[in-house]
Amino acid sequence: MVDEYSNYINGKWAGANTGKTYENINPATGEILGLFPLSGAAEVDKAVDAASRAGVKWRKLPAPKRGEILFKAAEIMVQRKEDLARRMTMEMGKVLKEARGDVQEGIDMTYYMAAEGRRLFGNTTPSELSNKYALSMRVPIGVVAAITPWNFPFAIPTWKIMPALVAGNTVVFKPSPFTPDMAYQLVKILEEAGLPPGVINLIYGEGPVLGVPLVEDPRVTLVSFTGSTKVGGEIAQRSARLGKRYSLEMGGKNAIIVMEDADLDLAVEGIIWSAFGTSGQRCTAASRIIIQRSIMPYLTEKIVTRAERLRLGNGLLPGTDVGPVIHQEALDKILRYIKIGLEEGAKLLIGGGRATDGELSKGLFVPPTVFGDVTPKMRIAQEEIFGPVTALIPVDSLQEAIAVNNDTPYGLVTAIFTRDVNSAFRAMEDITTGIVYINSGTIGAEVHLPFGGTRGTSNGHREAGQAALDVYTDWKTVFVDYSGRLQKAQMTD
Ligand code: UN1
Repeated sequence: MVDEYSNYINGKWAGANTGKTYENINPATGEILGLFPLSGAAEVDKAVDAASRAGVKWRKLPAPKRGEILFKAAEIMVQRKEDLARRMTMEMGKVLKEARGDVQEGIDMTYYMAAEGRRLFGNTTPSELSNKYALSMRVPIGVVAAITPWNFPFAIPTWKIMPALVAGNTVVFKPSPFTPDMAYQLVKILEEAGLPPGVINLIYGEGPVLGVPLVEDPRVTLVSFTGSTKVGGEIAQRSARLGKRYSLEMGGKNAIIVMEDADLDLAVEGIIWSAFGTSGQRCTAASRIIIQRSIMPYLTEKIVTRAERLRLGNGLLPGTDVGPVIHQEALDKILRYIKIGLEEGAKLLIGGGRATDGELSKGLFVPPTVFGDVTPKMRIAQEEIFGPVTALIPVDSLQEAIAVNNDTPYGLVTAIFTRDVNSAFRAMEDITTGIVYINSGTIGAEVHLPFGGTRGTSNGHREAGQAALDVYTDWKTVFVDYSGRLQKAQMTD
């Protein structure tokens, strides 16, 4: 018997009016894990209504009290970490140790934002006039639509929901249809932690069916989205027309630069982890490796040897290094790009194709794939593939490496391996992505620092860190005049 799950609207679990459901499938085995509602515009309306009504009280609850509820939620997450991780591996495929990391990132964010309840600081400053007081304070902005992806199905929802809640907003949460169980677990935890009805509402269903009415609803003040550049662009256009706020995290085409003076073994570790972790399905994945020409033969051999040894399989099994990709569409896209790479004249060094040996045939597996002889303008060096595919690009100098790195439509992460302190600082200054790592891979962002990118990666907003609070609050500036007379600013006489 397969379990059937419900939406969560105004504190109640209930199916959708449409009466329709869909299957949540394990991408490693094809097994059906649960049935989830396929909601429609009616559920969007109910969820937004509940959120906007609940906001009246929630915003009045002192922020430290809101933070205490988040703190309780974090405590429950800690107790359930292993169960959450196993469920995550089953529904989206990443290997268990990475699933634990995803849950841990959610725990970190929840504790961090819980504590922000006592730190929603504003500023006080002298007024330019006497007997007048000036201050600024953060205020909630209203109803937040959180539209989240499947690749970090626990962490990314917390990046949006926790700062939104602690700041006094209410939320309509529309998770990816491919990771509905993680959304269920998260909302259940918030319910158990004592979040009042209507403060978070969860609706399941397909992107366009729910996304359009959600974005267009005038009661939704902010749309926070992580996902594809295409959908992000559509959200931006609709939101801009309606004059509403939107915060977008989209693609990446991240690079690791390796200089000839680097610790090459360390660089190889970083490359393997960043290119093939989560089967390359991270917006932070390293899909370009920019290598100084003198070390290209040595590094290529090392990378290929290491990639060859990675074991594909079900992420729940010990010894698996690389899990499946999420769905058929993703698999087709990855295979299409492998074909494009070959047509462009890149050299396939390892991988390519779909892996179908034994048990692998039940799931959607692509072996770690490495292309050599890649030039910076090839499509495989410019476009996001979102799979275990990486491209080796030779360069002659640091300057050229940085220029190649900066020249893509995206700007999320760059890593550089070098032992030369001058090169490290030069890179830190001249790289134009939102995140830079020196002597580490491209993955490993921490929740108390801003996360996001330049160019087509985002719309200039950042998630996580203090920067997240700027997205989920408005500034209110207050002047208190206690002079007893009408003082006029800027008037000289
Ligand atoms: C993402 O890929 O969408 O730095 C987020 C990292 C993780 C977050 C990735 N902490 O790779």
